[in-house]
Amino acid sequence: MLPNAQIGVSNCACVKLNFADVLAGGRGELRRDRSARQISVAELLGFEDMSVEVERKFVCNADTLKTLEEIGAVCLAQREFKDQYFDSPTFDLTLRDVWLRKRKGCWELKCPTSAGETEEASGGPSEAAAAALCSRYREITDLPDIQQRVREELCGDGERSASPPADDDDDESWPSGMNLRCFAEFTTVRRSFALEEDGVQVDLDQADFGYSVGEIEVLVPEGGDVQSALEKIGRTAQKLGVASDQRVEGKMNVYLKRNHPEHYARLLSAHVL
Ligand code: V4E
Repeated sequence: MLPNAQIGVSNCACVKLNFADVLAGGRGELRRDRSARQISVAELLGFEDMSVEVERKFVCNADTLKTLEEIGAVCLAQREFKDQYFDSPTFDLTLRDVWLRKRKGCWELKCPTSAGETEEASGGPSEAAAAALCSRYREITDLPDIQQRVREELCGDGERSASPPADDDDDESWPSGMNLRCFAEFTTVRRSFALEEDGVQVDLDQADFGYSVGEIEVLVPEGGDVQSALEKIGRTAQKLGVASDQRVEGKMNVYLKRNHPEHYARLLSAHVL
């Protein structure tokens, strides 16, 4: 296992399809959003503003691409994006496991799911162990919703403010108006694969600070079946041969450990990472 190894691209039969092509049977019926940015799976499935991302990270190595090919994965796209993550000087967001980022010019918020949102049917010990390796985050992409949620988190008491600050509509300056600063910035090259298993996507990420990680991901719409998503992820991990019982570090863990050890230590103590 070589977590920091470069993932070779030479044997990747990466056709420049995206989910729109696949869902439209390859007829190239592309949907574009207002900014013509990369179309996300959530957008294509029609639940972009209200989805729960269930995902499991895995260590990828030189064999991962070969295995993906063998199990019939279709390479959807390779793309590059820069992430900028924001927090207050006292880490009020990330200490609550709330992750505000700007990716490809769009604001995104990943935050814990609310009670009951990801209730899962009880299984045996092995199902519980597999479920513990998966993270579940609500993803919010609507800017007013993001701003509202951030305000609530910074208030600390869940209070909803009646009227937003005047500069909330300014796409660039609203974070500084809330005393939020960029604490992490890195670029990722991501290759995305669709699997036969319905709705399962595998991403292979290579970050510019020398860390590679894989993710098996299923997006569940509001009120959707999280248990089924966990089962799909478990089956995919088995097929890929990555079903170890170890949690694998995400890009942010490694980035913070290397660049901001104090912030990292605070998050470890708070059991966020
Ligand atoms: C939620 C979170 C962070 C935000 C970044 O999330 P991550 O899924 O690691 O990044 P990425 O680029 O793959 O996002 P995607 O494109 O899939 O939306 S940074 C740290 N966390 C918390 C966290 C956690 N506690 N455990 C695991 C396994 N991952 C993330």
